[in-house]
Amino acid sequence: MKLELISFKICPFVQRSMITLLEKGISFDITYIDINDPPAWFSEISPFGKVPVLRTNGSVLFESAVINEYLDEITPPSMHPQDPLQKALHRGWIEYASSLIFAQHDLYWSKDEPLYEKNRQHIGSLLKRLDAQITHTPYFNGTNLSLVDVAYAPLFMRFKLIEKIHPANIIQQHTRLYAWSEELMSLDSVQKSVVPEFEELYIGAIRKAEGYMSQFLG
Ligand SMILES: N[C@@H](CCC(=O)N[C@@H](CS)C(=O)NCC(=O)O)C(=O)O
Repeated sequence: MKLELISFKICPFVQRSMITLLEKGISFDITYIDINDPPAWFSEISPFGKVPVLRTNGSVLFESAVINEYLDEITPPSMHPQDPLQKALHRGWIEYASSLIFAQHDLYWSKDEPLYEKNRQHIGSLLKRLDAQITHTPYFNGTNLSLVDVAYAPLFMRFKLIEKIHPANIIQQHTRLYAWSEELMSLDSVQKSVVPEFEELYIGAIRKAEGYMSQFLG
């Protein structure tokens, strides 16, 4: 079976699938597109016009959470809890990660300072609620890396990168969350889930937006 992941180099949702593929040791091909100027073939195969999509056995899978569950199911042992209630809870927190990813995008792409502040407060309240969920170490649900961990790693990587340039203590003020994010950042699969020029590309995209953050990016 041949797998092909369609990617955009700075997309956090694609990165989730990359981490799962790497964690599971699945072999795959990767095709990069520019999501701002997608090729016609991509628009034809991607139902929402979004990445990631995964081509497999003549089918096209879309939505990162769905792709990750598929990858997980074809390569046991599972990175989901067995217990249906725990599994449902995990799915909820994966969805929560998606909201945070969009909130992070809104924050770093804020047009001006008042909007940045508003978005910072919004993300702060989302993170506070998430922090209260962290009752285990080193990962979300204890000693095993789960699909919840995979869903949050791209978010934490972007916070860490921008914090280096513009310290705003967004994650650091939540002690458990910070410890969890550092743990995830130390994983090989997470480090290898982005292209070598990721930092440059991500910062470049924020700079290009010419919003509030641009002034800190040099
Ligand atoms: N819910 C989707 C979100 C994917 C997503 O928003 N991808 C962005 C790139 S990071 C995209 O393709 N955007 C293109 C568009 O919205 O037209 C998932 O989890 O896969």
